[in-house]
Amino acid sequence: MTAEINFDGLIGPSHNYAGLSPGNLAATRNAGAVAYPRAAALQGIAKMRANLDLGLVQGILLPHRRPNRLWLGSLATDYATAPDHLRAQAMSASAMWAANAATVSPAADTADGICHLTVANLMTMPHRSHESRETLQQLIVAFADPAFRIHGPVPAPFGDEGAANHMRLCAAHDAAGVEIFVYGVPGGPFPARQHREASEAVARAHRLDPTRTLFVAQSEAAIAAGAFHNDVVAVANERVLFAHEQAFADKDRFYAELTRAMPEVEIVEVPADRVSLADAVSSYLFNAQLVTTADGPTLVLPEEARDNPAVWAWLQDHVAGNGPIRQLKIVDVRESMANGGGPACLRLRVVCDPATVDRRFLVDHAKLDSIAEVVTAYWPEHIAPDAIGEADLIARIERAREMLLETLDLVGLIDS
Ligand code: SUG
Repeated sequence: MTAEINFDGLIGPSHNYAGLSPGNLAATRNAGAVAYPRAAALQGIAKMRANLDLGLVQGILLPHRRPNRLWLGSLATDYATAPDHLRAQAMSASAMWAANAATVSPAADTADGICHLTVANLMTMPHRSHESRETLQQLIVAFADPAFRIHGPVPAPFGDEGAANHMRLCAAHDAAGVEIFVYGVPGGPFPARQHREASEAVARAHRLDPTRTLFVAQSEAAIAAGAFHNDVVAVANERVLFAHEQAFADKDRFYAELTRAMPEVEIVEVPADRVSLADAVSSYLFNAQLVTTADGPTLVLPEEARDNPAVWAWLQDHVAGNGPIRQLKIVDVRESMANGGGPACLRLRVVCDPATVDRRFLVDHAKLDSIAEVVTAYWPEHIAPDAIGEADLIARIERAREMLLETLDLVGLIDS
């Protein structure tokens, strides 16, 4: 049985607002605000429960060890003496945004019939550049079955942000799809994090069919408006591509190539005169999970999308007009949203037979109950910006993660 599994990054105990991502407008705006890691993680768990209730298979990826002492050591420093910016970078809980963990090509798309995963190098942002090591360790454990092949990150200087800049369209999840790699062209006010060279390397490693693989440039306007990842302005699932009118540099060419590769594609484009790029970015309309359910294509949206009148009006009209998206589901992920991460950022999609995944990385309601217990007991209630160096807080964060690993029977497996 092949299914699309959403692996959500469990929001870690060090979740805080350090303003580490220039070009990510929400994160920059909230720099220095008080963060609530416990509430954040419980919001993420509630979103996973909502996915389960939609009939979806749900997985998790774990918070990384923070502070990352190994990384600080490689910079010839340690947490006690490192300058403030390195401390903040070593402490970031940014691995929660699992869409940036890896790029995934399901077995149906690859020449060897194996599901390929390439860990993202996330090299553009220092606080994210040290995620790849532990992500690789986790993926090796979660996907140890011969049905998978895990690739290490593409080397620098080619920036790779994983599934956030990758879309897949297909007649059904287990059918051969068209894979679309969306890269940024540098030169605008904010960094273009995904480099075309990296996308091409991933496509080669995954042994994709060149006639069913597209490389598409993000529009400069989208990056300048704060769409630091393509998944802030577009999302795809099965036959449906849902995108903002200004998401791509040359959309006519892209849509023509896509329709040639997959004539049955349904392109749902939101015009800029209904929803501006600014509204798309602040509401995260497109950072929704577009999922297949018994009730048809369903969009799992953040509350911020309902709060924006232009966005909500467009969504209501679409559903009432019998557009391809049939159902809207709202989730509260405000703590993550305030750092520029919506429902889609929090999950990595893997199409495979769930029986081939290490069970410890799959969840049901009962397992989420146990995880929520650990979160409630051990995650800090809040982290104020000036608490980042406090020894008590660090001890608490490290203990919280240990307790989680113990609960999930993963002690020792993903630490080195
Ligand atoms: O890389 N925010 C993340 C948000 C990632 C969203 N992911 C996707 N769109 N798929 C980022 O910019 C903020 C961390 C801070 O400032 O403390 C941050 O890293």
